[in-house]
Amino acid sequence: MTRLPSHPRFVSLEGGEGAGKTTVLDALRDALRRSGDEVVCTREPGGTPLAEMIRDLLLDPDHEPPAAEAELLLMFAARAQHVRETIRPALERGAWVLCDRFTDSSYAYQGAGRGLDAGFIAALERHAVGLQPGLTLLLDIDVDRGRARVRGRDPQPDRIERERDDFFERVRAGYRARAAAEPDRFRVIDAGQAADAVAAEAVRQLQAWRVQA
Ligand code: Z5A
Repeated sequence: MTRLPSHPRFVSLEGGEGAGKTTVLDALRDALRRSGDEVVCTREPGGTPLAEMIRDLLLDPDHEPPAAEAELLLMFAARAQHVRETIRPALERGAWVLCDRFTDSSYAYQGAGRGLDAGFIAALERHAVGLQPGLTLLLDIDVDRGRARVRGRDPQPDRIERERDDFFERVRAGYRARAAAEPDRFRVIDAGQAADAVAAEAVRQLQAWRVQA
């Protein structure tokens, strides 16, 4: 399989529910800004006005539930727009891009979770995205612990958060398999630790990457 082009300043954060991506993203942004770099923080699905509208269609439990294939295609419609309008322009002007979820989420949720064919996802990735992060931090956490964190925070779960535990177990296994298959790009962080420890480990990994990249 041909590897897609990657960019060293493009960093994605991945993980299951309640892994702490949002918390870690703030710490990474602060660390890079202290070094004087421009940093763009963004998320998926979302990151442009159109992609945020697609996010609402995807996550609002009051909308008609999409078929698995429709869910995947909407994720990629949002991603194509996001790459074109936000990510590539930021990388081209020399900024770091910190992205809360990217294409690995589609492999984990729609591929491993919903059982869609990885070859189909790879074709969409090649034709509609054409770009990979240089570094992906996978925040790995036990499904029960992650879900308990989110339940504590959010009394109104979104449509995907309403899935059953076995779905999230498949998602976690999908992520771990991807990380094992691409050790040069992925760093796996134990997200079951205290928030400060997770953030410190993520910043350490980013700084090490920055020196080498
Ligand atoms: N999705 C998809 O299916 N396919 C795709 O291609 C893409 C996405 C791109 C996005 O919703 C959903 O879309 C997501 C995958 C799917 N669905 N799910 N489930 P989202 O962005 O709203 O959901 P999320 O990414 O899962 O966000 P999250 O649940 O908020 O997780 P998080 O950002 O990793 O966690 P957090 O907000 O930083 O922390 C969660 C809570 O835990 C919060 O109260 C923190 O204070 C607490 N926390 C964080 N870290 C710790 C530690 N270390 N200890 C204790 N407590 C902690």
